[in-house]
Amino acid sequence: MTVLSDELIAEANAREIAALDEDYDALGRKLARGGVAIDAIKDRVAAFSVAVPSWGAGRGGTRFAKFPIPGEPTNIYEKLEDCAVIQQLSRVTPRVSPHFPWDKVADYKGLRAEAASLGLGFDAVNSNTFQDQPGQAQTYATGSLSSTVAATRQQAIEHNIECIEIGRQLGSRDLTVWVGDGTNFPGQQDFARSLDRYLDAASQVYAALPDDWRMLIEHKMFEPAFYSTVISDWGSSILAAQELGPKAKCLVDLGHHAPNVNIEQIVARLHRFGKLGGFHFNDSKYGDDDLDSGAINPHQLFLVFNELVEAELHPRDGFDPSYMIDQSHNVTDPIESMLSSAEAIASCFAKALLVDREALQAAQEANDTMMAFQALRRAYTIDVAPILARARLEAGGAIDVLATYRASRWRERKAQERKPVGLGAGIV
Ligand SMILES: [Mn+2]
Repeated sequence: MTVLSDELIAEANAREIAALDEDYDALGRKLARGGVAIDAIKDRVAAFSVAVPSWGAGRGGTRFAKFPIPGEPTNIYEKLEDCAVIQQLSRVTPRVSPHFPWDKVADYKGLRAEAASLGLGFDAVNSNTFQDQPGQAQTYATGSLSSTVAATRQQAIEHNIECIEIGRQLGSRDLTVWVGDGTNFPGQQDFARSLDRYLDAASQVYAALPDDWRMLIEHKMFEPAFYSTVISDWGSSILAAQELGPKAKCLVDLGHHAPNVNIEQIVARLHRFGKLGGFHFNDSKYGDDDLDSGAINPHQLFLVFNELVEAELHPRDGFDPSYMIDQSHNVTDPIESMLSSAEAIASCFAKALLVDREALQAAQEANDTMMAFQALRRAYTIDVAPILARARLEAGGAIDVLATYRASRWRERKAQERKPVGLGAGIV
């Protein structure tokens, strides 16, 4: 079942195909001069995928407010429909990452079947112990897995185990754990004892993981806590993952670091020790801004992918990263933002594939700094758009994803069918 009409996509593509053929052939000749077969790169891009977050289908917005638009999804079933639109057009986002309790339903087998009928599967399951829910016995005001209150820690453990159970029914194989635990005042908590409590509680979640599952630990330097967080950085993350065991890996979110931190080096470091489990893509100017991927610093995104491609070429400990978009939108249509981000992400992957790794390594070994840098620069400056478009076209997607989406009038049609989401606070 397709959500958009295949004829609409075919008609839109028919208007673009001649120009695409011309651009693809020209780029193919340019790459061939350097000994690169464009079709081989296109095939790698066609095999690449990144998950979209269920919560990304809504206009989440800033920390202060959201500004809903007509036709926004109001539940997980409508979110899946919107994610199916993104996948049908882009052919690079075949999985959805759900979030609990936000996406709770009565029948998960039915939800999985519904997703499959839309051409979607499920990616990592995200637990939420950073906000209280109606009727919840214990508050997370004192933290969750690291709370000083034993009953609160127990509640957080049980919620994570419930997420694993839901994920099993959905066909997931990763549990992503991010805790909002931390402090706002010096002295508020003991750094060592709070980490002890976290590790003890996290080990009980770890013990409930099926054999083929992974626990992805996401670090974040600040927010909602502004003095300290329990899993503040990649150092805390890898130490926790090493202590928990081989199924525990680290997940890097591009926005969860201090400004100017060398995140591509963190990727390389985590991979060196077999602990890189996944990556959350977004972009930022100041903090955890959750802006669209590549909107602010596309070069950084390329450098991250350069390390991820290196990691693929030199795998350690079954390198099999979980890639996900993790961003928020309050002034755009979320479908358009995720289409735009998916294209930026696939574009940086393609550019990273075009790095002449022999030339790079030879320049590095010869201490030829300029030529090493130029090996990266040459790949970064190539316009890979025709490669992405051709891969999408061959998979049944759209050459121009945004123009085709607008031509479909999807949002206008959904505005007639869906209930308004209403006002409310922004996401956290
Ligand atoms: Mn994230």
